[in-house]
Amino acid sequence: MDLSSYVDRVSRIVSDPAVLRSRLEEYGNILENLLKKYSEVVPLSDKVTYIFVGDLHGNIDDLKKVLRHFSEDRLRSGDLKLVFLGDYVDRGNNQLEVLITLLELKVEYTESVILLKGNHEGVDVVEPSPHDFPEELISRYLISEGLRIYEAIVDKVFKKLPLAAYLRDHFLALHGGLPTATFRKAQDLKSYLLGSQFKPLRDIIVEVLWNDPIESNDEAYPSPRGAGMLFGRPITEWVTKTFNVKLIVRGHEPCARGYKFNHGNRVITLFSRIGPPYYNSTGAFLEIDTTEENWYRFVRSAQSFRFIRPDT
Ligand SMILES: [Mn+2]
Repeated sequence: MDLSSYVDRVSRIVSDPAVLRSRLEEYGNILENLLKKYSEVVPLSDKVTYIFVGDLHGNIDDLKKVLRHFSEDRLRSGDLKLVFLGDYVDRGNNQLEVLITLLELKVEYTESVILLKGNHEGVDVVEPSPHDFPEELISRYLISEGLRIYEAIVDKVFKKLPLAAYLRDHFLALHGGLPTATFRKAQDLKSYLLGSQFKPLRDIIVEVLWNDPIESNDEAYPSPRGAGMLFGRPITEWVTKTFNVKLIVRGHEPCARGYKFNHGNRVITLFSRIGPPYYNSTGAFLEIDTTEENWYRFVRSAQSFRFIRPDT
């Protein structure tokens, strides 16, 4: 069976707030254990095919189009892993369905489905705007139950999603971008992305969730978003060299074909949903087969992208 069947299972959960609340407890336990085990930077293994999915923002039809490509058997066998780059909620018509589908997949395939935190899940760090997810819950469950469920989601899920995933010699995946504040200062990847492994610094987490690349030889500019920074080419060059990766995979920015390259093909942006309020006519997701020695060449030549179109 292909993975899109998970989408149909969630209506049973979201139609009953008591069922939903008990599922949220379970997601919270699983995510908390993983956070204890791996911390904020999830280590990945090679000899695996990775699928990277960019922003979904509540578009359940497009999530279904992604999941249709993959079978449960393949996910179970461990040779396929799905990495979602964050921004599951806000803006779309089925924000809760998107989130719960992904979490149900996470429960079933805990080590093979990786859900990173987007800035729209980093509500306790900086509140994004628009943030219409609480209103979606209130209109569905009425005010007191809606707010109760919202608080449970923030507490049990959003706060426990990791910030990045890393495979040495291959890639680093995160939602927004590369921090500029710890550039050239950090000794290891965790302190680069978190400030300190033991005491994460809020400003650096904001950068991971909010930054965008800019084609510049300068290191950093303030971001027009009002949170985070724009990171230039020197940052990408230092990170890829220092932490031994070929590619930075991120979401966060809509792009016309669903993907774009920056910094000489070293930074890939993925945006995996189509439809308002965004203008992109195509969404894209990325497949990297790490058993293939030349995977980076396929990415550069755009052969590794898969597309989401209105008619597919
Ligand atoms: Mn974003």
